[in-house]
Amino acid sequence: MYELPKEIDSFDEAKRNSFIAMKELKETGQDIVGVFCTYSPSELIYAAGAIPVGLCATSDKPIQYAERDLPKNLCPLIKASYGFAISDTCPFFYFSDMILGETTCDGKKKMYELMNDIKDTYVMQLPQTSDTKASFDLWKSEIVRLKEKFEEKFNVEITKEKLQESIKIGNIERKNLMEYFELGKLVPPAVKGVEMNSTQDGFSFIFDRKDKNEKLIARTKELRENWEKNLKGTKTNRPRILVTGCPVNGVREKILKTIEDAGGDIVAYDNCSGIREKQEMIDETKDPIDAITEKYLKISCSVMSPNGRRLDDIRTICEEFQVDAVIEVVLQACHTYAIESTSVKKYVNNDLKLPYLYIESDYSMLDFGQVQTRIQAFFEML
Ligand code: BJ8
Repeated sequence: MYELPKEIDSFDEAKRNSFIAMKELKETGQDIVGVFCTYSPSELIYAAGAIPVGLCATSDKPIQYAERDLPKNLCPLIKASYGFAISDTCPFFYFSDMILGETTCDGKKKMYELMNDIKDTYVMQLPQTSDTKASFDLWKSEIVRLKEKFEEKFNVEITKEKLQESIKIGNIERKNLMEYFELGKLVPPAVKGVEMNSTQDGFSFIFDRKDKNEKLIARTKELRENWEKNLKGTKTNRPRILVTGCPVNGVREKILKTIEDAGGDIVAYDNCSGIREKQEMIDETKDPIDAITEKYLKISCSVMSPNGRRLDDIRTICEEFQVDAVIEVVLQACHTYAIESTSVKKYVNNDLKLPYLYIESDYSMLDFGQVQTRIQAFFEML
C-alpha cells in the first residue's frame, strides 16, 4: 500500500487529484517513470507499458533542503527538483519506479548523480550538437540502451509494433496540443497565455490519455467558438508577446501573469513549457528507433551548441503568431540560456526588427516589484 505525503495539501487541486490517481494506478501494479526534461523519449516509456510523469520542479519551498547539498548559486529548477526528492515531498517522485535524466546542462547532470543515491536514476548521454552523423549515431545508441534498460527493469519486450503504436498516439497528442496552442495565432488571441501555460502543465498530470485528449479538444473547441462569437474582428492595442528561454512553470504568477496584467497578450512560448517539442511530429514511415532519434535530437534547447535551429524557430513563431515583442525569461544561474540570450537579442532586434526584453529571475517573490517595474516600463516603451 502507498501513503500520500502530508504536504499533499500544499499543492493545487489538480495536482492533488493527480496524486490520488497515481496512487490508484500504483496499487494496480502500474510502472511509473519520473522525467524532468523534454529530451525524455516518452514513446519508449509507453512502449514499455510504463507511464511517464513530469516530476515536481517548480516551487521555491523545497530549495532550502536542496541547498544542504547543492550550491546556492544554482538554477532554481535543479534545486527544486532535488529538494522535492530529498525531502520526499513530491508524490510523483515517491511513486516513480525509476527516474530518467539526460546530460543536458552541467547542473542537471551532476545533480542526477546525487539523486541516484535516493532512487534509481538512469541518465542518457545527450550529444551536444544536433546536426552531425556522429551525434545521430550516439543518440541512437542511447535510445537503444534505454530500450534495453526498460526491457530489463520492467521485464517486457519492446517490439517494433509497440513503438509504432506509441509514436502514433504521441503524434495525435502533439497535434491536439498544437491545435490548442494555435489559438494564439488568432487576432485577438482566443486564449490567455497564462491559461496556455497551466493547461500544458496540467496535461502532463492526467494519466488517462484518452480522457486528457478529449478534455483538450473540448477546451480548444470552446475557446474557438467563444472567439468566433465574441472576439473576432474586435480591435485591441495589447502587444502580442512571444516568451522564450527557460521553462516558465515556476514563474507563472511572478512573470507570466505580470506580463498579461501589464497589458500584453502572450500568444506563444518558444520553450519547453510551450510548442518547442510539439511542432514537429515523429516520422511514422521510418524505422521507429531512427524516427525517435531524429525527432528528439531536433529539440532546440540551449544545451546544444551551436543552436541555430532556435533562431529559426523564433522567426517562424514571430511570423506565424504576428508577434510584436519578445520577452526572454532565464532562470538564475542558467548559463546556457543566459549566454545564448546575446544571440537571441541581436537576432530579434536586428533581423526581426522587434523589441526584446531580458528577465533573469528565480522562484522566490523577492524580486517581484523589480520584475513588475521592468515589464511595465517595457510596455510603455512599446
Ligand atoms: S530541453 S530547456 S527541459 S534542459 S533552466 S535545468 S537548462 S540550468 S530546463 Fe530544460 Fe530539457 Fe532544455 Fe527543455 Fe539547466 Fe537551464 Fe536550469 Fe534547464
